[in-house]
Amino acid sequence: VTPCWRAVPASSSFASGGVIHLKSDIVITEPFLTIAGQTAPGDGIVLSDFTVYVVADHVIIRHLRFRAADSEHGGHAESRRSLRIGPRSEGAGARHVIVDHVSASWGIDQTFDTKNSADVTVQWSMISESLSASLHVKAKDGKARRHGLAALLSGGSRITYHHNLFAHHQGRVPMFDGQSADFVNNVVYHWSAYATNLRAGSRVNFVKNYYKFGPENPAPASPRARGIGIKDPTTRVYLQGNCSDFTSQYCDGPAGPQEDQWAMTYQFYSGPSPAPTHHRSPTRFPHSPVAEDSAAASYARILAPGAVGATRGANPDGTPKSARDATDARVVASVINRTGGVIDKVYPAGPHHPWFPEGSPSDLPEGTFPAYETGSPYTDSDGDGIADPWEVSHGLDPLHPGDGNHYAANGYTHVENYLNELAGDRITGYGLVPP
Ligand SMILES: [Ca+2]
Ligand SMILES: [Ca+2]
Repeated sequence: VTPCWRAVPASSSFASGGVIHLKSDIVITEPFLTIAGQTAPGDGIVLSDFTVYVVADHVIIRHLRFRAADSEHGGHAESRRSLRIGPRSEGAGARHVIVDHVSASWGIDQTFDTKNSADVTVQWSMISESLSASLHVKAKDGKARRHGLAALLSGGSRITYHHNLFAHHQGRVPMFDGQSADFVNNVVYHWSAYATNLRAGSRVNFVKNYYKFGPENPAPASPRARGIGIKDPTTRVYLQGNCSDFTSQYCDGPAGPQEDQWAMTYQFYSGPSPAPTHHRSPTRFPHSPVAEDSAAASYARILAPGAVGATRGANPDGTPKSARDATDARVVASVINRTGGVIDKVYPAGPHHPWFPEGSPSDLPEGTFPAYETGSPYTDSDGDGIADPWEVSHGLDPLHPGDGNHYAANGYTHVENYLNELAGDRITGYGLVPP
């Protein structure tokens, strides 16, 4: 399987499913690009071994899996993220990016970052199982440091995270480092060291999120059980309608009084709790509109069958399709059942740091990197990017390569409608426009 996202402006479709073992980092620099993982047959697409960076504007990524993992053939362990919207190190990031129904896991540095970017939405995605004791060689006080950290969200503004699932990380779930963001309707499950923390200059709205304890969570008496750690005096947060196992009386009923939201905070790393109130913003920071649920309702929606992560709605012939893989299915079940653990390694026989034991019980429950069916390509006789059965069922000409980019009655091109329908979106107002 070969990545094919150089042509621009363009939609990138996949003729085959399966695991793409990258040979180097991928840096997306060309703007106006849609990467449509929902077009892949078989079990869909997985990108592994190296990091995908997006530094281009106007990029849409849907229904893809990013699982870097700890193969000996992969990128440098100290920077092996699975996905980052933003630059590899310093410099400008991306603008106008949508990440939808992505599954990211098994990063060795973090798993899924946004950095120095603006006007970014990350929605209905899974960020799970950052690798803890993996290939790290960082050491502190003579001990190797575990580093199962979910997401470093540094710099940038007008960034929205809504309806995402974070599960099984040590910390940084996520970490805001000088970023202005709207964090809404997310589920944060099972942090073994700490959950969300904020560094200097961050401006973050926490609205209607659900923080749930897991088996190795800090004990309820620990400040770190509270979920949201704040330290720097320049950091401000707005809290509304969140619930957690720490404030569980608000998870199943009406939102509690605004005052009680502050019980979910503490001074990072193990300081007083709740955090000092000078961090508190009385009003919500400017944000993009989001169709909000209550914390409890978003929890139910996110964990519903096939809802979050890389899944698909339909095949080109209209038959329903679900491509949630075994890993995501396991993680979702572990959230519901309050089970699972932070894991160290994906490849049990692969290299490991000598300070960490090989083959620990917390290795990947699947045993090793799962297998994925490649499937058979869908027939696209005219090469316009739309498979024949969809063209026929929607009144297009499967032998006319020009009609895919014509506009339908709902204002989207036929290719866009095709991609959206394969992704499981409900299409309204569709119809052919007479020439
Ligand atoms: Ca076609
Ligand atoms: Ca056609």
